[in-house]
Amino acid sequence: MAGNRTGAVGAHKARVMNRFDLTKRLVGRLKHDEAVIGGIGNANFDLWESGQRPQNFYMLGSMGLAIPIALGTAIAQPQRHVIALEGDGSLLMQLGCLATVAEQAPRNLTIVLWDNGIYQITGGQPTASATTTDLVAIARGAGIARSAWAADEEDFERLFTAALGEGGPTLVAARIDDKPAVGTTERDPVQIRERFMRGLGVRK
Ligand SMILES: Cc1ncc(C[n+]2csc(CCOP(=O)(O)OP(=O)(O)O)c2C)c(N)n1
Repeated sequence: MAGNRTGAVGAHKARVMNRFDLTKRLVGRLKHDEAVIGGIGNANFDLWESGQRPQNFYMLGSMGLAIPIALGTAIAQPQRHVIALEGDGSLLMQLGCLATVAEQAPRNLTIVLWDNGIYQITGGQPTASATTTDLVAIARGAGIARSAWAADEEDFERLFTAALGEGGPTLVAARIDDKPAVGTTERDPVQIRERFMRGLGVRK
């Protein structure tokens, strides 16, 4: 990440944005069959509604697995860029994965954090990141030096595009509002897995 891309703003100066809007901007930047792993709930609901791609995987049921799945995919297919979309509550449940990402250091992995400060899908209970915890600081402390808050929508697009181009691992964090996801992913885990494996060229 060049110049001020490593952290122009802290968590509480970042503009509060909308997850579906940012997801559409992110999908619009994909040009090379990148794999995208949507975390449980809203992260994958908005990914689903942004246009289904065979390279998308939609995690159902388990919090905190988008990043571990993306890490495994990135290691298995080093020529393909892999993106994990994860909520703050889910990441807080699986913080250790940041250390593993930093230690493995796959250049083709980008983590996008949707931080709304709540466990939205279960009723909006506040997470620690609403008040005391800065997940970008934690990611940097884990060893992911290229971790930054997006100051606004344009900054988010710049950070994400740089992550695709410059090599990672990278974490781009966005503060987001409490608007619900715009749709719901089709809940068929076998279909989701098979389509993803075909999309990655590992299943006929
Ligand atoms: C181990 C575990 N505990 C609780 C739940 C219930 N649960 C599902 S999604 C969720 C909240 C996820 O929060 P976050 O990742 O921040 O996403 P948001 O809902 O805010 O979009 C909770 C508590 C679960 N699926 N698994």
